[in-house]
Amino acid sequence: MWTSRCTVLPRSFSALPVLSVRGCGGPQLSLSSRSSPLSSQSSLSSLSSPLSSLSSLSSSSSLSSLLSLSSLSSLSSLSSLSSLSSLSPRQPQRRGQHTLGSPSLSKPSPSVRCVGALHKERLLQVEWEDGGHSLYPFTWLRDNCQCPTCTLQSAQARKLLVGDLDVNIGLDSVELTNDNKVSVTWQDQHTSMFDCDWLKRRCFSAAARRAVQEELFLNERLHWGSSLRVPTAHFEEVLEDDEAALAWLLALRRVGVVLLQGAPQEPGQVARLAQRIGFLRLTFYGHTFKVQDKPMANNVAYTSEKCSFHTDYPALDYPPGVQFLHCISQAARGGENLLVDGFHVAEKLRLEDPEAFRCLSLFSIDFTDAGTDYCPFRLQAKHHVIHVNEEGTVIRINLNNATRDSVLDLPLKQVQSFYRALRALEDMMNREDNMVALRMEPGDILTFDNWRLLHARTAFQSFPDRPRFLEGCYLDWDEVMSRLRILRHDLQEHKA
Ligand code: OGA
Ligand code: NM2
Ligand code: ZN
Ligand code: ZN
Repeated sequence: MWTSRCTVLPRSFSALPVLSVRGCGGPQLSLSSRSSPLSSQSSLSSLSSPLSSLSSLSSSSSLSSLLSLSSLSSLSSLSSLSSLSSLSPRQPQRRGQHTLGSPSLSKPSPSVRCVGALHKERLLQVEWEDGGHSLYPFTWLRDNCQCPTCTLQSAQARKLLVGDLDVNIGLDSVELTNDNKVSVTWQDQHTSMFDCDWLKRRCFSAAARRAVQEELFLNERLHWGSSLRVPTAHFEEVLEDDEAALAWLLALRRVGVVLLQGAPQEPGQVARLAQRIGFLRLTFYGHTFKVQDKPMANNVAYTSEKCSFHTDYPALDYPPGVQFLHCISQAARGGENLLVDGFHVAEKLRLEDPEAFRCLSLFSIDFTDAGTDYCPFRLQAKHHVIHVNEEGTVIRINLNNATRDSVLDLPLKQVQSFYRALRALEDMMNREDNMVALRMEPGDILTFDNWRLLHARTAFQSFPDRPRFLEGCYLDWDEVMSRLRILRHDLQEHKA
């Protein structure tokens, strides 16, 4: 089978240090937590020790409700940044199969023991020093040649066109170079060189692909109920310190909510925070928006009345992924916020009322929003209240009672079951064991995943001379995740 040279090179192993992370008290772990008055007796202002919010998740009774991931691996990835190393392959490896190897950035460079071609299968086989193998299709390798003819190196982007790619290309020879690169010469005598790290990260085994996808997208979430202690961080630290910013974004992704404290009690702060990420999302409510009791309000949020659990802006086809709400002045009475983890309640609904789950994930319903703010608008969009991907995982929640359209695009026979399902979800969200209550104080900025969390506000009464005033803005997950990856990459480089 090994028709090409299998070059074994003694390799001087210059082990890179495993990403060193400071202990649990290190700056990037400076998240603490605020207790929910609904779920705990401790006072609102009591802040616990660093990381306790995150570890409190694992010790809480809601541990059993965590997703399939083990709490430990996800917590360690939150705290150590080495998310890959904390994930282990879930399927046993069989000899001769691809192995996970060590695609983690935090691991030393992998070393290749030998390389060879399986011509019949049109696969390149790489045997790693750790005993594992990886297989790479010839066509894929040729498509991803890194040479300056095939890649625009200044953009790290492919130049080679599919129209110029021979999808049945044959390999002439392969060897391991002295500097431990895999050198492939194709039948047309074009040569491609592949870095070991580069190859290992692109191993096609299920476990390796899963690990890399998790590193890229951080899709594993910590589900929570009322025992969540909302992670907190300091506003200025997040603005100034990269480790604090990374810890904030990691928790925002994994937990879905982080409360930033100590912001100046004046407008402009959510824009500063958005600038820390990149840029904010302009909507018809403006670059940023003022949540206040307004005469002739163009949105129910701009009154002093209760807002039931909702996600913001399902009237948009692409609802904002992230929301910041900065409390500049709080009400005299009421104006408390309630939060639920939409993924958690959706999973509970799936178990306890599968028919309701089916209904809310199968039918899409219309949302509408018309009025004038930044400029006149007349929006329509359709969403599944519970948006499930091909694998059956809940990936988004879309629900705002105020903008749920009276145009209900359902067959007559489905209308009653839709309302029954909607009510079942409403009741599930309003169960005390599922919600967290939080009364923002001036200087607090609530940052949360608007594709996942539902938030509510109790009715309020302002002080006569000082109306309740929040300033808000939206961002998209694309920009937030981009900043997270940049921070993680730069901090890892710095420590290496
Ligand atoms: C909103 C909102 C919460 C609040 O503006 O969409 O949910 O506390 N506001 O006013
Ligand atoms: N505000 C707060 O879906 C919505 O209408 C959410 C948006 C007015 C910008 C409220
Ligand atoms: Zn090339
Ligand atoms: Zn809202």
